[in-house]
Amino acid sequence: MSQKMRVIALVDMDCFYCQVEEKLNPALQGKPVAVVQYNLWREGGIIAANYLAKEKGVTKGMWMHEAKDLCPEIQFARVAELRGRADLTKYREAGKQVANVLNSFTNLLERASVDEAYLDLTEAVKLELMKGISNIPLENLKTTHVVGCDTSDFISNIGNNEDTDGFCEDDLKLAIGGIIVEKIRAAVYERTGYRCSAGISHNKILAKLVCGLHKPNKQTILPQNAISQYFSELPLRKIKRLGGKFGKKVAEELGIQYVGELLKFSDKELSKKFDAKTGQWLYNIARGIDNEPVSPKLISKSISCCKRFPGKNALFKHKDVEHWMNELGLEVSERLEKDQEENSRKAKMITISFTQEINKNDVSNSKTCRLKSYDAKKIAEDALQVIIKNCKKLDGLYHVKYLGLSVGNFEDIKQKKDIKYFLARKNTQDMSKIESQNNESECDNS
Ligand code: DCP
Ligand code: CA
Ligand code: CA
Repeated sequence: MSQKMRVIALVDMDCFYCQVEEKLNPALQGKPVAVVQYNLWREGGIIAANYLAKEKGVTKGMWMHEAKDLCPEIQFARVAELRGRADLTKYREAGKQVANVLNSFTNLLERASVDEAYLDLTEAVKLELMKGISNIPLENLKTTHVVGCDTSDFISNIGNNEDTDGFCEDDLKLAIGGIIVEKIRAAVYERTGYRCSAGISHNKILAKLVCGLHKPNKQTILPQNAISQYFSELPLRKIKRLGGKFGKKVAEELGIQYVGELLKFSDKELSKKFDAKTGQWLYNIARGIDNEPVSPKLISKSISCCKRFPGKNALFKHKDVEHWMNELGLEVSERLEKDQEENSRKAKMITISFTQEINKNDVSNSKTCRLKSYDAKKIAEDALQVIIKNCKKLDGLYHVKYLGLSVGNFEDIKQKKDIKYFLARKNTQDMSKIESQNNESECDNS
């Protein structure tokens, strides 16, 4: 078992949008800060609070006046707007900067959101082990916590474990992983000025689970032998995938509240109650097992933008739907052009989504079709046609509460770029020399 144990880390930026705003506006530094997003029908809602504001009880989802009541000296930074919509460009750019730093340590990196990424450090740890480790200095784990014990006890127990002939290799791997993550986080700060926290364990679920236990600017290791105690009091909803409706169903079906209580059920029982795959997953989770790999992904699989029109802001007339489709088309087109430049790829499909209010019910609809062009006008026109075709008109009006565009199914165009480069070179260099070296490429001319 020990041989197969991976070392996985989840790195998550601390109060990310606030850090981005503070870097851009140093006057905010050292003060309680919240980032607010305005909307049409009320004052701004808080979408991020820094740790000085959090200390005073300010949380995401509060309104500005509620935050001010709790923390009168709070500073607000407002999300930029472009064409009447939130413009998240600077946060996306900051996220990319961080991802690039992480990527300089490992290619086995999976970006999970704008401000977090999983890293598979198994090989990096193996390399360190091969160098031969005589001891783990505590000062190399300065910002590290360990679930279930002190970091110093964790280190001294590694070489001194009664159950495993005096030596626990899995814990040693996590400790070395911890040292690597300390270095990675220091590099992120040095190269971007942003602070982050991390969780380190043997799989993605466990790393995610403990990442936030000691925030900000700290990291937490979850060793295998601390799992059962930790899970005995961990509410089911804390596990990724058990946070929503499905988690409630599991709790009700099994009559349990805590992850550890899943241990009472055999894999057969769980598979009977749910389906075989889900049953096995729950059985494994109870034991801290999750085999999902870190699938290398530095860039997102889709580019999306949307706009909500709640309450009396719903769109009724054709010209309003057309106007907002044009705006969304412009944003998607701009981001696609930039993406093509940066990532040498081209999106092939587009999904157009919309929600209508019909007889007081929200009815959502989405259609996916080929993306024929990156031209903003063309994207908007085609999307509008989809809406016209699929929208139910009540009393001749649209009643649209939500519009969204999402493009994906990217195809690499790197190879094509290489061919173009080759052809360009071919024209400027000695033909005979190139022909003799690249005979097979001749047919690419077509
Ligand atoms: N965000 C958002 N709307 C939400 C939640 C988050 O726009 N409902 C944005 C703002 C956050 C960023 O995403 O800064 C990252 O979200 P996190 O949940 O990771 O929260 P923070 O990074 O702000 O804080 P923490 O230090 O707890 O990770
Ligand atoms: Ca975060
Ligand atoms: Ca996050």
